[in-house]
Amino acid sequence: ADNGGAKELDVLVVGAGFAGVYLLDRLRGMGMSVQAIEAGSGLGGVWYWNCYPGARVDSPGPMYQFSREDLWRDWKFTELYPAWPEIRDYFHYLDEKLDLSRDIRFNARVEEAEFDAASNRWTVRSSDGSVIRPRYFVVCVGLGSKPYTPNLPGLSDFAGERHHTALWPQQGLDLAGKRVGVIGTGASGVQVAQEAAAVAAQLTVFQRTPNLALPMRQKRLDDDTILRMKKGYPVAYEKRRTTLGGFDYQSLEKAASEVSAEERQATFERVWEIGGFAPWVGSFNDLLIDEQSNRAAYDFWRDKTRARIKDPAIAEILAPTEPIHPYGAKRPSLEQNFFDIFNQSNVSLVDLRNTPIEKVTRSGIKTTAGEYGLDVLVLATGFDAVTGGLTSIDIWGTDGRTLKQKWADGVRAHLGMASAGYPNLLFVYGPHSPNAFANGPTAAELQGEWVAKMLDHVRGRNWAQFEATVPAEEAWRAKVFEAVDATLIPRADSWWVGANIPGKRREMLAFAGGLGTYMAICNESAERGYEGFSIG
Ligand code: NA7
Repeated sequence: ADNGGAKELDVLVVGAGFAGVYLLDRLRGMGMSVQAIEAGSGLGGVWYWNCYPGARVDSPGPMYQFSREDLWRDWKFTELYPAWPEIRDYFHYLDEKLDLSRDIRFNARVEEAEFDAASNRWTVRSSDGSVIRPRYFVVCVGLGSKPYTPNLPGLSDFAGERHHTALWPQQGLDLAGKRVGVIGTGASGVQVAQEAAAVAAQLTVFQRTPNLALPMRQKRLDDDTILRMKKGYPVAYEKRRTTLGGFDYQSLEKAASEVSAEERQATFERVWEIGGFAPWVGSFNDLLIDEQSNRAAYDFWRDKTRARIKDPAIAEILAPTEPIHPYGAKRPSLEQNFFDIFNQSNVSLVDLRNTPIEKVTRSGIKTTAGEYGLDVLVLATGFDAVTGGLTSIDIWGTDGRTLKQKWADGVRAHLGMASAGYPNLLFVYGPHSPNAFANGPTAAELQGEWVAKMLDHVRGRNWAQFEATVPAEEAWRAKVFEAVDATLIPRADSWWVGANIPGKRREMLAFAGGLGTYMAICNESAERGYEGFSIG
């Protein structure tokens, strides 16, 4: 329906990554009028934007897809940890199977949204000039949609090519034979450095904090292997709904503090051989709680890592004798040959803790140790994570404040999905949900199911107004803090606590109690008639 040029819909979904795609398909299937709006020109969310060389997912492919049998039956990833082109192919496959694109407006970034109490609708304006008036506004912009570029002096003077990993040119950029500098050693920095080391004339990695990266143990998957793995999918997909991180495994039911030194070492070795996140979330259950256990895990990681690095001075920068933060209290990434590249003659490492950046010049980077000439500067400097995607849209609530203004005093997001004063607004994969700790597709499906059921409920009540209550969101905020207080997580300066962005309020941004527990709480609220929300 049209109303003064504005299109009216039941539901407007923002974003066409896993969460947005799930909801578009699901709500359409329930007979609602729904459209998605997407800033990129293709599907995939982070996999649309993060197309830098080496970008790949740190979850195993079998887990990094939807659990619907009609979707997994005909799909295969050819690597255990697929790279971005294959994940994009998966989204194209979803598009063919589910006919998604016909209801997606691409190349349009949502800029402003305002709730109109009289009509009980949102008015949503986008960069392409479109105005949409949905009854319900569901934001699925993920936790890494606002790239962060540090304000380095002289950055704009740099005369070479300069790209943030999350804004990489879609047509690609050849690093072969170039002098490449990478600032940042998070997941993106590690991945792009591995790739650049193989082709660049010279690679310089600028590290501020060591990444306690774990062995990926990448594998190519042939058809027989995939067939065999698929036999286990139904059980694995059931299991992943209940675990801490949305994977088909969990931590052991044992603490490192309660076993002998021999058993501890043997277990560390065993999970190390499994690789992936197993040495982190598939290991002893007290690693993020008990300081001594954590230190033992750190020492194990450090010794394994240092054994691969020839120069002891480089080893001390990458894997210091004394940890800078507790093991796993900041997200480790998965690496393939990251620690080995520093043995190559074309790769060097700059320790920004000892020799900070003074400025970027026309021709490179000047630190207190000297100047490094560069043709390409890669900013692998991360995101205004978890909240940045939502707060960069001007979302006006009933009391005349934007969500950004409201959250300046700290995030209030009941069950990580709704905020008081913003009726009929839901966000999936957002702050105070467990999604920063969870496998993306699992979280997108589980939260998506909950949102779909809730929208069906309000539709049955003539699209009643739905809003989180203030006491409920305050109680949830307390629960988010309580879940993490007992852990070592707050001791690291991570994006989980907003510490990566200068001036950002430091507080826990995600629920650390686990995805399974979280969904049980959400479902209990629904069963009690959406306790914690007012409907009317
Ligand atoms: P991350 O994990 O936030 O990593 C950003 C990196 O950039 C990290 O090593 C930062 O060092 C570094 N950084 C940020 N600002 C600066 C400045 N000013 N100077 C030097 N170094 C800086 O982002 P990623 O893109 O790698 O990964 C994000 C998530 O995507 C990842 O966790 C997965 O979930 C997928 P710091 O550690 O802050 O000292």
